[in-house]
Amino acid sequence: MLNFPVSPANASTTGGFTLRVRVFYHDKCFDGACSASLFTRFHRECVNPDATYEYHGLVHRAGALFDESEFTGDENAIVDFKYSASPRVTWWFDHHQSAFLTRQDQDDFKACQQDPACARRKFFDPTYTSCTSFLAHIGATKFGFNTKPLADLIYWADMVDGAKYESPEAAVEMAAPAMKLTLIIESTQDPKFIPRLIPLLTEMPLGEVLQQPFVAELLPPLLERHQEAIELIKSRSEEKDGTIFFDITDRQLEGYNKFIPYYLHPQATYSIGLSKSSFRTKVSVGSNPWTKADPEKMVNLAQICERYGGGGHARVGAISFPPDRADEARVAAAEIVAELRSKNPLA
Ligand SMILES: [Mn+2]
Repeated sequence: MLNFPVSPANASTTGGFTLRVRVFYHDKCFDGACSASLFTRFHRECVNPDATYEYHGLVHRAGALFDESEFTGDENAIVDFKYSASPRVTWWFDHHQSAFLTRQDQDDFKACQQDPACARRKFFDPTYTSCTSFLAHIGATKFGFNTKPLADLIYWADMVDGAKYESPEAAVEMAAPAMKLTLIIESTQDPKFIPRLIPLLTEMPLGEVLQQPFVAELLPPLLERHQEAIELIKSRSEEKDGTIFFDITDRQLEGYNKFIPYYLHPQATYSIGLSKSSFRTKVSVGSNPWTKADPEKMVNLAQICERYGGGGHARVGAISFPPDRADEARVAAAEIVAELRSKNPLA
């Protein structure tokens, strides 16, 4: 459990009582951290100027997502994460299509929408690209929150969460401070890091956040690893008939920037990668977000992955095989590569 009151020394008390707000956010996610920060500033400016804030990251996992005993704040807010029907949760903002884990959760939220007091505290809209921009919209339109000073943060939350990068270079070279912060946030193993970072995101420009010594010191080894991944994929990838293939299963690379293949082969439409981690061999099946191909002529990648027990979206999918079935992964990858090369939409 993490307790990081923002400014306990300055928190004035009314009748000896200071409101304790616990903010639960999507962990290791740029939008999750930005949402928690934006919620804090919104709450302080529009709801209670004297509250203290604590931050607690949430991760997707099998089984129960929430530990009821963690909802110990006077107010408990969940941002950029699934719905909880717990009566202790007082605020909720999410934009994920799959926000409700169960039918009961969905019914609970529907009932909440019928109660004006509840409906003013819990908000859901899957049409928003980021939870940060959704929260800003609700704060501005329903509470008079001034989001002007946060325009840059909101812009980058949409850019990162929606992967709306203007080019492979923007996605892979990561020149913008927001991109470097994303790299750090997604790789941190220190449970105290993001709670320390969150308040800063709405207090100073992102470039200044990145210059804080406790942030800046984390960057060089991550950029080095990123550079190694680029070099490795460059030496292993082959583009033919619009499809890239690479096999890096002999190297333990726990995740790499998924836009690297299109950075190296910008003319390609599809990319198939074979990679390995401690617990699986993975076939990644993706498409180039910047392709000039006619979307009508493109193959639904989720359907292909489902044939092998995997899944995903129309434009990106994956199949996981247990470590002892790496041969099957190799066969599946070869079959998919052959199929996609025979259906080159730019041919
Ligand atoms: Mn999000």
